[in-house]
Amino acid sequence: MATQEELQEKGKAAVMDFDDEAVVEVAEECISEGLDPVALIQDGFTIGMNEIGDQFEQGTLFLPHVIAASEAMSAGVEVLTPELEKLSSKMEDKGTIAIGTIEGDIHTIGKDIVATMLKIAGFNVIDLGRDVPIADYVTAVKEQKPAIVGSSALMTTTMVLQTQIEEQLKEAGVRDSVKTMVGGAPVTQDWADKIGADIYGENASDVVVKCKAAIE
Ligand code: HCB
Repeated sequence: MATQEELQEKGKAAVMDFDDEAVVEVAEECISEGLDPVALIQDGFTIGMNEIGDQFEQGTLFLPHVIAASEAMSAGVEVLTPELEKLSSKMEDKGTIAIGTIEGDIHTIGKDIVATMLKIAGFNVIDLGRDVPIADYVTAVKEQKPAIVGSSALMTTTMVLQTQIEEQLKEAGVRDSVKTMVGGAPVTQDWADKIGADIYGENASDVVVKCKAAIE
């Protein structure tokens, strides 16, 4: 039987090998052995995905490799999601959070993991999807009245649009009715402070801790 660390290492390697069958096998092994699916995603699959991103940046891998690795990771997350959702069924409703990947950006893996982890923690999550126009965040705040509205930006070019969420919520007169959260690989606490966002989420676990604290 593999230990948690060995399974995470296998998960990371399978993503880096673009091997969706192996990723699915690792996910199934995680469930059958009663190991931690959250750690497998964060400290296994995600580490592999980030290394693929680094190699893409260095020019040693190309876009088809990134696509293949992200498909492999998504196949594993898909196997683990029902298992994760079982953990949430007994939780009380902690409040509503709307979250989406920002305009011009189609990266969804991190946003989806955050949304799943928030559901597990007992939040009612409204998933706004990807490439979400800034106006749609404002509409969601006005109509659905979430306690927190979160945006995900994976590129420096789309991260700057998180400023517009702050501005347009103010213009619509609803900024004080909601807490804003920002996240995504290029986003930092400094950036959140600079644009006036209430919460910076470094990863899915950090998001859950900070959203619970923000709502309490
Ligand atoms: Co993409 N891509 N990509 N990509 N991609 C990045 C983001 C680069 C950094 C790669 C690089 O150059 N090193 C780069 C961006 C450079 C920049 O900043 N300007 C880049 C580029 C350039 C592009 C394209 C433009 C490539 C092209 O077409 N020439 C294109 C974008 C098109 C567009 O969006 N309009 C593109 C496309 C793709 C795909 C489709 C192949 C694929 C996405 C598949 C999908 O999401 N369905 C992809 C991927 C997978 C990546 C990398 C390799 C991994 C991203 C990922 O999924 N990480 C990424 C490199 C990297 O980030 N290191 C690369 C794993 C997840 C779990 O981490 O950081 O997303 P995460 O999420 C964390 C965390 O940030 C936080 O919690 C999550 C869970 O722990 N979090 C939040 C995330 N969102 C949050 C929101 C909150 O409110 C709070 C917390």
